[in-house]
This record gives sequence, C-alpha cells and structure tokens, in this order.
Amino acid sequence: ATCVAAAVSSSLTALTSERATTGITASVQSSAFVGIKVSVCKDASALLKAVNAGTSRQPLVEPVRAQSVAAPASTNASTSSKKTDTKSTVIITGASSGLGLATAKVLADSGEWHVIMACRDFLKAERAAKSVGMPKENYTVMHCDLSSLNSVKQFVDNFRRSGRPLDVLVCNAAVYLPTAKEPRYTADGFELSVGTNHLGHFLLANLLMEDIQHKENNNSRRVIIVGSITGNTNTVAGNVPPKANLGDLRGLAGGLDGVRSSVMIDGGEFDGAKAYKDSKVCNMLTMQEMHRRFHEKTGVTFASLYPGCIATTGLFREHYSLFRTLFPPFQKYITKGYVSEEESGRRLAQVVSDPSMNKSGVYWSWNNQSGSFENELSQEASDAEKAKKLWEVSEKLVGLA
Ligand code: NDP
Ligand code: PMR
Repeated sequence: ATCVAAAVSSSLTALTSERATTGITASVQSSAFVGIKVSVCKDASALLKAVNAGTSRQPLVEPVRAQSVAAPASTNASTSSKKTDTKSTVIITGASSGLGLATAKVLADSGEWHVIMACRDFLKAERAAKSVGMPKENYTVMHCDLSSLNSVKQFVDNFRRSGRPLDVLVCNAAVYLPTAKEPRYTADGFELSVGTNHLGHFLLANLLMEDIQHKENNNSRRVIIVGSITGNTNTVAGNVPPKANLGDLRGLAGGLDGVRSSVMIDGGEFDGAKAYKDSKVCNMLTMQEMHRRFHEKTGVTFASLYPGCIATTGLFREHYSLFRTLFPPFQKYITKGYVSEEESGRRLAQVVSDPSMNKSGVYWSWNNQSGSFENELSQEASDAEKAKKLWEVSEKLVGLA
C-alpha cells in the first residue's frame, strides 16, 4: 500500500508509456486482485512510467478509398442494400461487447465501412448494435463461435457467400477465466482460453488470407490481432503473477487436452489467468509470423495492439465481484492505464482505417503525449524462432497441415 501511495504522488510527472521497465519488479503474491500484496516495489515512479495511459482523442477515419463491387445475394436479410454499396468491409470477432462493439460503432458511424460482426451470440450482437445506435445498413451480424473449428469454417463459408470483398480482419474476441479451478475445453478439446483466443483466430485468419489477398483494388488490407500489455513481461503489468510463458510449447504440441498432454502451453498445471496471458503472447507472435510469411507477397498489413486498460468490459465477468468494483478505480487513479470503451474503440478503429497506421509488423500502443506509437514487445513475444514453432504446431492442431 505504501508503494501504491508513493506511486500515486509521483504519477503526475512520471507517466509515459508501457515501455522501459528494465529493473522494475512489482512482485505480487497472488493472481487475484483482491487481497493482493505488492511485496516488492523498488521504484514507484518507474512503475508508473510503465503505464500506457491515455485519453488521446485523435480524429478518426480518414476517408478510405471506395470500392465498387457487384456482390451476389447476401446471407443476411437485414443488409439487402449492401450489394451495391461502396464501403470497405471489416470483419470484427467478438463485436457484441467491449472493445469490439466500440470499434464496430466507430467504423459503422463513419459511413465508410460495412462491419461484419462475427459473434457467437447472434441475438446479443443484434441487440448490442441497436443499443449503441449503429446504422442498420452499415453492419451485418454473422455467427462465429471461435471455440469450435467447425463454426469458424462455417463462418468463412457464410462470409464468402455474402460476396463482399474483405478489406480488414480484426481478431478481437477473447475469454478470460481467472477464477476457474478446473480447465474448460473447446468443441475440439483444447483448453478454452488458448483454444478460443489463439487457435480459433489462427484458423480464421489463415482461411481468410485467401480472401483478403485476392483484392482487385488498391484498398489498404489489414489483419489485426488484439494483443495485451499483460502478455509482455518487459512491462510492470506483464510481471504481475502468473506471468506469460510458453516454454518449449510441449503442452500445445500435445493438443492442450488434459489427457495426452497438459492443458497449458508450457506443460504446467492449469492456471486460467496464465492461459489468457499465454494466449495473448500467441496472438502477438502470430501477427509477426504472418507479417514475415505474407506481407511482402501480398501487400497485406499485419498489426497488433494494446488498446489501454479497458477495465469495465465483459472480459472480467468471471472475476470476483470485488475485483470488478476495484479494478476500474485502480486503473484510473493508481496506474493511470485506464481507458474508456469509447476511447479504446477509437484506437482500434484507427488501426483499421488510418492511412498513417498502415505499417506491417507493428505492435501499437498509445500515450497521452503523442497518441499512437510503435511499441516494443517482450523478448518472448518477439521471438522469431518461437513464432515459427508456434505456427507449425498450431497449423497441425487446426488441421491446416
Ligand atoms: P469483452 O468480454 O467485452 O469482449 C469479448 C468478446 O469476445 C465478446 O464479444 C464475446 O462474446 C467474444 N467471445 C468470447 N468467446 C467467444 C467465442 N467463443 N466466439 C466468438 N466470440 C467470443 O472483452 P474486451 O472487449 O475487453 O476484450 C476484447 C479484446 O481486447 C480481447 O482480445 C482482450 O484480450 C483485449 N484486451 C482487453 C483489455 C481490457 O482491459 N479489457 C486490455 C488488453 C487487451 P459474448 O458477448 O457473446 O460474450
Ligand atoms: Mg494490472 C502498472 C501498470 C499496470 C497496467 C497498465 C495494468 C494493466 N496493470 C498494471 C499494474 C498492476 N496490475 C499491478 C501493480 C497489479 C498488482 C496490484 C495488477 C494486478 C492486476 C490483476 C489482478 N492487473 C490485472 C489483473 C487482472 O486480472 C487483469 C489481467 O491480468 O487480465 C488478464 C489485469 C490487467 N492489468 C492491466 C490490464 C490491461 C489488465 C487486463 C487485461 C488484459 O491484459 O487483457
């Protein structure tokens, strides 16, 4: 507590970004926020330097070059006008709440984009889109459950039947199971967090590469995978136990099924919070491996990002209720890493559509002073050998190799 108080008082001068945390150790006794004791905090102001705070409100959505496409019949009755529209198309997974919904709203409101909301709960997504007032003609809800490889394949088929050329894919959906005592599994028998957050998106992005690279116009085409600070151990947030660590991928190679192999990528005991952070490392490694494999050949841009700490979203639905009460003020007033859902949506929408953010292989972050910047990933999250191995193991698990 003393450490946190010291951190608050020095926060006015110390805030910069999540970078430069060398030498800082915020050692914490437990992964649960409630009852947590910060046992070591050598440098409170340095701790706060590590925060990627920010409420930058940059104007979004520079006009995007329009396309003219004659599309075949739609699979969704609510969007019959889309056949002749000139908007760019973005698929956003998990657009039924939080960051995904906020991003979908910004893009749909701009009038430049048609948003495909790839969601597991069709009704929830429809209601969410209506509740935030997204223009009806600028979005389509399509079913996609990332915890089932068959559902991912069906989604890709349905999307193709819509006849829309794909400009941008945003892999945003995620589950976080910090309080789970026992592992849960996807339809294909993988531990749920890595199975959904990484393997589901890995298959989706690979299948949709075929669509995104066959564009016959010059629109900027992008694949964006949402990463996080908590998967990066070069930050204070990434040093809160349990830390991400993929080890030698032995658990993943064994199928994460809890029978033939461990449910954890590194072969260890089940830990829901670690599984989530590991899945975010996979997301960031996948983005870079896609960049290395496809960018030059296809011109597609691959990016990842940390949108800020959106402490109010459904991501924390399974956390203790006291955590959900304390986490937003903790992030707002202590770490200053808090960002509203609306602001996070503007940030991700920038990565989707801003012409100045078209550089491939970048992990974007934001700070108060300068808005977006190219951030550094941790050693593990930027390990090219590990990325290659992760790719090869994942290809086998999802049936691509
Ligand atoms: P939310 O829980 O609000 O949103 C997650 C979305 O993922 C929901 O729409 C949810 O659907 C969807 N989803 C979960 N499981 C599946 C599935 N099997 N198939 C399809 N969709 C699924 O959380 P956030 O908005 O916070 O999270 C969005 C992204 O941001 C995640 O990638 C997260 O890792 C990342 N992130 C979040 C941070 C934060 O502070 N909140 C910080 C850094 C990164 P449903 O509505 O049906 O539950
Ligand atoms: Mg963290 C110092 C800055 C900082 C930032 C930017 C975050 C972001 N967190 C920071 C620090 C700390 N956190 C410290 C010092 C503690 C110990 C008190 C702490 C604790 C903590 C917990 C228990 N933090 C958490 C949790 C979660 O359960 C969240 C998590 O790890 O979800 C995977 C979380 C987060 N902290 C963040 C962010 C962005 C999260 C959540 C989301 C994510 O990575 O997707």
